[in-house]
Amino acid sequence: MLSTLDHYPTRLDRPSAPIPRIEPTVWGEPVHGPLDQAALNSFAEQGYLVRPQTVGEDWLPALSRELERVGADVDDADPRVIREPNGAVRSVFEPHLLSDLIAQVVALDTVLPVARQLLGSDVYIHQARINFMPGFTGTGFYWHSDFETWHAEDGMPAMRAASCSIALTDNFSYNGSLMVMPGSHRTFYPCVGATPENNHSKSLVRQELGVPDRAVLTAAAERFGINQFTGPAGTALWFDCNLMHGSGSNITPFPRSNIFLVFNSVENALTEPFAAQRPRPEFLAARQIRPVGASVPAD
Ligand code: 6CS
Ligand code: FE
Repeated sequence: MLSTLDHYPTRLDRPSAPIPRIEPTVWGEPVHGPLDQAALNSFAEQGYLVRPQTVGEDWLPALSRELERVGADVDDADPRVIREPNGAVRSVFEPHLLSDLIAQVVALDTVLPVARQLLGSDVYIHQARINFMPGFTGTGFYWHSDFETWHAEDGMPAMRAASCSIALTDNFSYNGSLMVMPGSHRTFYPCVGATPENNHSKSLVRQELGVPDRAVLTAAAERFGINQFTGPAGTALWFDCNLMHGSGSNITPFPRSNIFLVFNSVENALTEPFAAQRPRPEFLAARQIRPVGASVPAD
């Protein structure tokens, strides 16, 4: 099988210069979905977009109860459950397969059409998770580009994926909300350090590999600045797969629970990992492509 050309070498044995992004950020046009030209331009420029009321208030109580149920019911031995160091549930992967209600969120007309428009094609769920970020004990996520991990460890060839993070509790500036470096998605920062076997068993609790060094992060923060995503429950933050982001820990009493849905274009199916011995498990990176909803009508 022809090996796919690696445009974004990473997990190297020595530092390497940043690489300008090859792909467009936005693949669709205003006519292809609910986002107008101004919104598409903003996403292309900033690498993210805030969409209030993506999940209506009438959904929120049932969805919050469903999140708690999934977190409580999922079997302790299930690898899809990631726990905080103190044992509290930190993340649950594949929640859309564990809950019909969450599966319905994927196909909402405020979600699926936006994903298709941004990616310019039919889409499938590459990864989905609930991040609970519990009050007092929720630990954060260090600065990283998701694409760096998905390219290195899952074999995602191109930057043609987007995350939709739906707040299910109010996201305040002080309870572990997402921080982003606006515009950083147009630069790929190669990282140093080979991927160890089974890296995800650690990286999902504390990511130490596949993160740029402090000099690179300092330069990026000075160049792009840092914005913080805040918003009431029901608000969605859409962000490009390569946007540099992270979150602080949550020492407030207020949990910051989000559903993360990662949409990948059906044209960007995973190949072999570009910088890991073997692919990560299916629940972290779907290799069986199931396009969401009916196919996009031909033009
Ligand atoms: O490794 C991953 O795929 C996950 N890790 C982080 C910190 N963000 C992206 C993704 O959910
Ligand atoms: Fe991430």
